[in-house]
Formats: sequence, structure tokens, C-alpha cells
Amino acid sequence: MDFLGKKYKLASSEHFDEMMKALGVGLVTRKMGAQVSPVVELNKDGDTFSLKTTSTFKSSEVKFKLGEEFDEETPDGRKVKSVITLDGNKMTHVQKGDKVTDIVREFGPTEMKAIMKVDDIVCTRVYKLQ
Ligand code: ACD
Repeated sequence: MDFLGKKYKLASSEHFDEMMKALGVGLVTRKMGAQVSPVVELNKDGDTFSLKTTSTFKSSEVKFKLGEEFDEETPDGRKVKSVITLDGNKMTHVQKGDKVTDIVREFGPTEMKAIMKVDDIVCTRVYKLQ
């Protein structure tokens, strides 16, 4: 897991606004969210992982054990039940609330690619190693 402790910064994003709309995120938060380039960092302490996403607008940190459901509050304030699993360098994050959001993050040596799906919308975000 040589991607642990590395910082990946958003470099490109497609269909993020559509995804936020589908999740019911309000206009102001969508506009602000579209403007920031978050930095994502995954760490592990024993069998507890933490996924930290930092930006000038909003930041979040979730701590979890693989395969164990936990309560998460999304950056726009929705309360969801989440489960995260890891297969090699591919992390699958399922958030269940009024809707289901699937986020697959693939951690590579130079970039991390996140594919986020809600309804029939597919949002692709690519983050470059800092
Ligand atoms: C990222 C962004 C993580 C987006 C997570 C869920 C998408 C759903 C709603 C987004 C709501 C608001 C957007 C506001 C800020 C965007 C940055 C958030 C950083 C915690 O992983 O790139």
C-alpha cells in the first residue's frame, strides 16, 4: 500500500455538478464545490483507515474499518451510512442515504482516479500526486 500517506490534488473533473444536482445539493454549495481543488490523503493506523479530503471551501475526514458500516456526514450535510472496501489499490466506497452513491478511487503512483456514480450519472475526477 505505497499510496498511503500520499497527497493527491484534483486536476480534472467531469459531471461533478450533475452529480451534486442529483444529490440535491443547493446552488451556492455546488458553485463553491466546483471551484475548489481538494487534496485527498489516505492513511492507516492499525486496522483503522482515515480518508481526509481538504479544500479551502469544505474539508472532511472519515475513519473506518474495511467492510464495517459507519455513519458519515457528506460535505453538503447529508447523513449517510457508508461501507468502504479495498481491493489492491482500488477502494470502493458506498454511501446509502435517500440515494446510493458509489465512489471507486484507484490509487496509482502518479494519480488517483475517482469514479462517482449516482442514478445514471457518472462523475470522473482525476487527482495528481503532489
Ligand atoms: C472529492 C469531492 C468529494 C465529494 C463528495 C461527495 C459529493 C457529494 C456532494 C458534494 C457536496 C458539496 C461539494 C463541496 C465541496 C467539494 C469539496 C469537498 C471536500 C470535502 O473527493 O473531490
